[in-house]
Amino acid sequence: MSLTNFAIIESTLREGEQFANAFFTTAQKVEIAKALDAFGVEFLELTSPLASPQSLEDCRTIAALPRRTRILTHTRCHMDDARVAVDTGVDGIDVVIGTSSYLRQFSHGKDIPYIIEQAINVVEFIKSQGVQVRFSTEDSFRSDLVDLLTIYRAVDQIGVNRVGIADTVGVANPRQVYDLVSTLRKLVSCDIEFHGHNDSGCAIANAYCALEAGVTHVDTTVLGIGERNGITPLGGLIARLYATDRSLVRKYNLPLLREVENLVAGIVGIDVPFNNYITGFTAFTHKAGIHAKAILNNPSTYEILDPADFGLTRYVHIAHRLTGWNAVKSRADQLGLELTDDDLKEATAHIKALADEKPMALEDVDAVLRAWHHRIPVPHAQTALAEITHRNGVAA
Ligand code: HCA
Ligand code: CU
Repeated sequence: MSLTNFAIIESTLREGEQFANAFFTTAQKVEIAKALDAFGVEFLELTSPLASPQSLEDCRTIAALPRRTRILTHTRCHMDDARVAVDTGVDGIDVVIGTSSYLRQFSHGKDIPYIIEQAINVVEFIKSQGVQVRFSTEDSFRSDLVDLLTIYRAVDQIGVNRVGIADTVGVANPRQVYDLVSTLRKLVSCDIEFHGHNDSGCAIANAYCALEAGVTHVDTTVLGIGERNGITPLGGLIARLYATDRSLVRKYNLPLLREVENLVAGIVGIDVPFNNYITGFTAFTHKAGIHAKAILNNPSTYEILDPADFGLTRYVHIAHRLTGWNAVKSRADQLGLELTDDDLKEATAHIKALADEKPMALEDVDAVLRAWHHRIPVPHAQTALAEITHRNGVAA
């Protein structure tokens, strides 16, 4: 496994610009580039300078920023594009050409010998300009395997820096990715990149399997934004790698993840999903009494990620019918209310009964705990329920 030696190619400023809601201004691109640089991704990939006049300017501007991350741009595998791209000052150019029968028939209409000749010309030209070059095939998983391997071998032999496999339509599953990468790993000596779309929900697993099989570079975008429903999300890949071995992702500034995601979410006008990896608002919320008890004793019982490593905190949710007395006790301790175990168990039973009647808030739990602490008789659920209903402005 080459898991210890991988780099992230962060493509929010290329694939991410293909997201339906993305219309980045130059200032926004610069802000995103700086945030990702601070997070520590190894590469940023930018929209082709041929896309529009502003895209060309933006390539130049971002390439000229003081930064640690290396800057790549992305173009068709075509001499006209390569000439413009080498002139922007980027460190590398990612070229791509369609090899599936669909793309060959319905897109560029070229056959395999032509594609190989074109690839060789473009790769040799970019290298001769002292710029790094990656060659990738679009829709790799619906391309003929012999064609693919023939093309990759040809560019490897002329010294391409990296070849890329792209699951352009999100059709591949982890085992297929593992198989293709393993085959390619034996065939070429250059680096290998994986780019995977998420149409069937496999983008993170596919990227992970690609790494297990020997890729050196993985494409991500912040929150996975991209064409259609996007690609491997940066945070999801980080979570997956951390879960395997947290030392794999120590090279990144993990507490910045939430900030980077909030920045991009704000710019493209979306919310961070509630169930997002690491930063979703429920990602470290524990609810069931049995979970809460174990979490309070040792968080690892139900957490594979330590929220503190990401500058986040966990939350034990106690105001509901699934609560347990250990969790309720921890709240009483927080409030400095001394209660015997028997009192706590009684108070917990009362909370559960109330929760059966009405949604509860933490302050309702606190009211019950205070009542028990002061030995205020609360004869039955009805009394406290009346208080809640009153506060919520609903007639009891
Ligand atoms: C696209 C192109 C691409 C390119 C991937 C790559 C894809 O269809 O917009 O260059 O590695 O998914 O094939 O994003
Ligand atoms: Cu893509």
